[in-house]
Amino acid sequence: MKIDILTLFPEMFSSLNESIIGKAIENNLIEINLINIRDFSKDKHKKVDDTIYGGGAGMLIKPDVVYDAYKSIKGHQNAKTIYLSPQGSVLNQNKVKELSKDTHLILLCGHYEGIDQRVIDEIVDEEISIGDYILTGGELPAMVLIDSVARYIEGVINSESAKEESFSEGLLEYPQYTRPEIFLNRSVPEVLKSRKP
Ligand code: 21W
Repeated sequence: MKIDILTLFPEMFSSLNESIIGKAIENNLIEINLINIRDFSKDKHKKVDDTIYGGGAGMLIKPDVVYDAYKSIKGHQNAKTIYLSPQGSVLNQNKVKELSKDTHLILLCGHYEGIDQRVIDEIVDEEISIGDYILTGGELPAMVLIDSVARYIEGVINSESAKEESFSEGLLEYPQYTRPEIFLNRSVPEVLKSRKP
């Protein structure tokens, strides 16, 4: 799967190079490209935002800059473009599974008060939120989406964990224990002790 990320803060995505997602990128199971929206500003001061028509506090990201950044992505016509937005439908496991079947995602991250609606209407296929609480931008939500979707890509998580999870479907969770057998005077439950870790 190819994932292009449109953001004003590409450095926030460094953590994707760690752990399981980092391995998946190394193994070419996922390809992630970061596009800095600011690189497409035509302004001499690299300005990307402006005040809001009709009043209201804060600034909006300008539509032309986002559009030019989007058009710079090879194959953008055939990709699914997702705007991470507090107004979107809340991400769930069924949506995650569905998105994992796409071969090319473009993730648009807003910051400040958001993005001019006209470019959203022009390029966005789906609007997704990660829950009913307020963040400062779409970058952490984009990472949550990538992390959850990546787990469904063949080879990203080890096949035993995947199998175990498909049995339980997340419903048969239970407390788990490893060594030492006694920790702060608390013992591992007797019934589990015959199966050594
Ligand atoms: C927070 C942007 C608040 C804009 C009229 C219309 C992406 C997010 C975000 C943010 C506003 C997600 C307004 C859960 C989140 C995100 C930044 C305010 C004002 N006035 N999922 N709209 N929570 N948040 N909008 O915050 O970009 S996915």
